[in-house]
Amino acid sequence: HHHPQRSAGVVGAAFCRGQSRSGVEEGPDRIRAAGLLDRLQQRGCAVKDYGNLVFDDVVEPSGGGGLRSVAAVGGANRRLSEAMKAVKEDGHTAVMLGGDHSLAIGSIHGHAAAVGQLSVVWVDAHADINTPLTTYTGNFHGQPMSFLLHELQSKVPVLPNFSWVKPCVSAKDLVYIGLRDVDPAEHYILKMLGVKVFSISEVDRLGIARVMEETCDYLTARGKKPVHLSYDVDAIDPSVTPATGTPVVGGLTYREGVYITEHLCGTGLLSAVDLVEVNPLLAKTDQDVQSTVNTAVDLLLGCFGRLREGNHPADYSLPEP
Ligand code: HAR
Ligand code: MN
Ligand code: MN
Ligand code: MN
Repeated sequence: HHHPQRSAGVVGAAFCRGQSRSGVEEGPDRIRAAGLLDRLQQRGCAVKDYGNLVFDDVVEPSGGGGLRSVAAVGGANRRLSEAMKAVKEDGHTAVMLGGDHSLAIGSIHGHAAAVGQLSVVWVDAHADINTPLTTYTGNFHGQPMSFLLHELQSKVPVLPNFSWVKPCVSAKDLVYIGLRDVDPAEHYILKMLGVKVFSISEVDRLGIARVMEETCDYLTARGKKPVHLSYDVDAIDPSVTPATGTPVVGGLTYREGVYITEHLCGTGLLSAVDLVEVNPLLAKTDQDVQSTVNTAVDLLLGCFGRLREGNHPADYSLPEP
């Protein structure tokens, strides 16, 4: 079937303060160095690289209630939200290269500010839906969805540098794929809100093809909205993507991981993609880094129409002898 030609607007968010392990801020440059932009262009995809965002230095308020780098996370996401909004207004499919997953706050917020109601597909070992009051770790990369969901706003306190955040996603427009490390409070929230979850057990039971069919049927049942894919590289098995901060055994295979991107691309609804939690400093060998970064590139190429069966340009014609 036909894949409409898209252009990619790439934003780097070299930010690590939504968690505690340094190195994840090197994600954007490592993913570029692995050839993402060239390989998109070789496929006939127009690319605009908006570069890496420059984040202000912020002074953290004292106290903070056990939350790590509140003001920095709020400030960085505000800047990212404005950047994503601009990329969408320029007409691109937006690509946000992280950085840690706290950046989904700004990425999804800015995307919604430009296009209105969204569907969100969250591919991750983790649900990232703790509130600032349920988090055990204090890390914002475990909380982004709580700031974005309309249904959780009465449970989320106003924090320094977060007053700009307006909830913009409804629980019925969110689907999770790949979950296998969910905190009790997160599990309660998912059940309370009736969020659609294909945990790794459902991937085992149904197979990835049926999971993707059901995901898209579910999301489009109430009308076709632009899709925001938020892809945490730790969704994939750590044997394939070991260079990440919180690896969890028993993840998606490379093939399942890429299939998700091929299928979503094929819907024609993909409007923005986050690729987060690549941490090149957390690998034992250079081969582990390469495997992680190359997988990240392949996931993004899948989002822009690369098919493993092969591709050819629409105007291709065989040379005549
Ligand atoms: N649930 C834990 C927390 O809230 C762990 C979050 C794990 N980190 C991520 N997010 N990589 O997907 O801190
Ligand atoms: Mn995550
Ligand atoms: Mn994760
Ligand atoms: Mn297809």
